[in-house]
Amino acid sequence: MILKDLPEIFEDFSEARKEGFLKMKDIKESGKNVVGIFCTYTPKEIIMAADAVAVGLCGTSEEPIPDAEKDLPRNLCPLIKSSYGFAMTDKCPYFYFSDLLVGETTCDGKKKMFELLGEIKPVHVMQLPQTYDCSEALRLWKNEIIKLKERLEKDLGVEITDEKLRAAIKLRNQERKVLKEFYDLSMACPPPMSGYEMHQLLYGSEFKFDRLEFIESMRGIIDKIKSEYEAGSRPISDKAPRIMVTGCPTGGVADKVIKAIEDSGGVVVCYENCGGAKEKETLVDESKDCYDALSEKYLNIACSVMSPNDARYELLSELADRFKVDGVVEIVLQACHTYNVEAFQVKKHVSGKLGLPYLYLETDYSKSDSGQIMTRVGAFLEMI
Ligand code: BJ8
Repeated sequence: MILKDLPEIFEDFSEARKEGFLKMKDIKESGKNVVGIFCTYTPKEIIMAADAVAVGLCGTSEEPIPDAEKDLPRNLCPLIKSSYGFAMTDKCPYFYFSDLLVGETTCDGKKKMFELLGEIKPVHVMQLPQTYDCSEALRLWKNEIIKLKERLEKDLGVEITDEKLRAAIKLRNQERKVLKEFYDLSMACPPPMSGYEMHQLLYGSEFKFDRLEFIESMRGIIDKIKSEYEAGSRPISDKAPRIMVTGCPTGGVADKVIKAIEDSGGVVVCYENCGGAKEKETLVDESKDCYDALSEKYLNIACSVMSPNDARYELLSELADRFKVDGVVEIVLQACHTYNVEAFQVKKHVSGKLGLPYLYLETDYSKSDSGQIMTRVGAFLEMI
């Protein structure tokens, strides 16, 4: 039995990025500033407290890559090439409407790409320390957050008061809570939705700009899923192997990889990566000084640019247990060195410590390896 109305709701979220283009025009016309961002490390609360709208500019399409390759090396991560391609060709309305871009010194490709973007638009780059396990790193990051606040105040002509920042922290925490409650629904056996539907909503949620309205609509969606499940709807077979996805962001490869997993009889119950649980599991501590709390929260994101990155293994263990995972699929975007190298330890952790089957997939935004991925995923699921 299929959950009633839910396919339309998930469809609505999958169209959110496109529909957001028009909303963005209205937002600009209402006099609001727009800040383009590229990474989970960006403390969006500061942007919200500046009365501006944060919009994700990470490219998820292969379309602008040939243009990007005129300036960038071909053997670079597709996410970086796609993001830059949209910017240089002025084909992305979100980029077009952005007043300022905020980047971080995460991986080498991204940080050097920001230098090139600086020739097209004003860019503010935050210096991200590459470890979360030291007090100097925390001090540096706090300072970088304060510098971002000052840059936004100067460029956008606004004042970021502690009061506004506290309100933004509270709102973002509410968002995290409601999204966690949503993806935690797939702890149920069988889960109440497919991993592809969950992905549509998680990624589409970034492009719902009225955050209060979004939180409210999420409440409705969660209640609906719960009540239909309680009434006996089971859209997913209880025989489907339960898969956790980890690795690089999957915005540009979901149609290929997530669909391959689910078309082969599995179901994705959990996303550890950015867009999924990586950033949403912990809140900003509302009882602390805003800047201390923000720096602690954001520096502790377990991205592979951190060294060492033990928090990622801890999160993988916790999620594998919580979602009763049967296997882990790691998705690495081509030429992403940090995730690629870290995959060695992730494999050891997953197959050794957790005792779970592990599949490594390296891919890009093209369709050329779809058949090969389908074959490998099919063989992996048969083995579970
Ligand atoms: S916090 S995962 S959003 S850096 S895939 S561009 S790392 S070469 S996207 Fe990321 Fe922030 Fe980390 Fe998340 Fe570089 Fe790798 Fe490409 Fe990446």
